[in-house]
Amino acid sequence: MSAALKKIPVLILSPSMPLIMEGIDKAFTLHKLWEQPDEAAFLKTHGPSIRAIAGGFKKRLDGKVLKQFPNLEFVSNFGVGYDGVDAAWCGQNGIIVSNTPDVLTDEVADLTIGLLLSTIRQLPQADGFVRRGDWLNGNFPLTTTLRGRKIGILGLGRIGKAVAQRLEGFGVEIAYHGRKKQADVPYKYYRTLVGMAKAVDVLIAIAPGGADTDKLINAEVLQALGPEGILINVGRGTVVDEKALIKALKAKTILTAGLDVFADEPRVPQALIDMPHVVLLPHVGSASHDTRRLMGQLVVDNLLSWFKGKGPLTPVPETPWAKT
Ligand code: NAP
Ligand code: 8YV
Repeated sequence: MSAALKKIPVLILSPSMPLIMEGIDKAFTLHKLWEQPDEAAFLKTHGPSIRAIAGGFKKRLDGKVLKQFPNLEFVSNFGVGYDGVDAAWCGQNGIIVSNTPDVLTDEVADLTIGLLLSTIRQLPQADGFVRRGDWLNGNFPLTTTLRGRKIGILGLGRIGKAVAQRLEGFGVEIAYHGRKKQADVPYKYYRTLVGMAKAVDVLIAIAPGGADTDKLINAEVLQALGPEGILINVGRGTVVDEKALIKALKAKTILTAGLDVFADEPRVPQALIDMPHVVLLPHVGSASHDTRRLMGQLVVDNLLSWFKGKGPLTPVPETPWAKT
């Protein structure tokens, strides 16, 4: 690694994958905020010299936080979702934000199908049934089915399309909702989410978080989904009005839900935990060794590419980069 690169200070705010920390440490001067005896004093002294921040961000990196780093050039976000960073603010202030698209698409799509089938056929509950020895006393109750269901996808992006491709193999009808109709996709487009929810009985949400999608799946949408309706959310917890969801599940306005993401992770509402028929996962969409390794390497590679003057590998749309 070059001596010039090695002088560049890069900050990680909270413990990250060893691959990310080692990769940054090897190439740059790595500062680990959580290891500083006095974080505020560290930020006051070193904030002005920091040129990049990397990792996942539990506390949102908004303008107020980012102002502590007047020489910041780059935020390398671990994850394709970058709702933990105010990318619009970064774009307005000359800071590039990168994320980790594509390398996780298939993994998350696979998990989505797993969660869908687990929820419909009650696989975790059936596993518990065997382990508890309940089978000795009778058969596991019959479940609902995927057969004949219509599926609506909220967010037909990279992952949404990979989910739809997999679903084609299941012989189910597929529709989607997003802000715009897409050319070259064979699925029916709904201009409104409520309109789609009325037409389908499974809603799969794989949309980004942030203000634009906050509580998009509300009481009206859940009501439209109907009493046989199933919600699968693998996008962001904030996209669902959790209070409305709990109410709908309790009132049987919808049948059940499979959730990988929650509004206030890792805290999951007790009301959901208390419902034995819903399936709850701890945000594991991309959580395989192989995929996390690819994501971590992309976090490091974005930094290397940027500081070698080659531009970002995967900048987010709010911070486009054009070679001059
Ligand atoms: P993507 O390619 O950018 O797709 C996002 C989709 O969401 C687009 O089709 C977009 O369509 C739609 N969308 C955006 N804003 C919307 C709005 N206000 N209303 C309706 N639709 C909207 O992203 P991706 O790579 O598929 O990833 C999607 C999201 O999945 C990430 O942002 C992340 O939050 C989540 N994720 C979760 C996990 C997990 O572990 N559970 C893992 C990876 C990703 P339009 O532009 O047409 O609206
Ligand atoms: C990660 C994700 O688990 O990429 C995303 O948007 O939600 C997941 O792949 C997360 O970003 C890192 O904790």
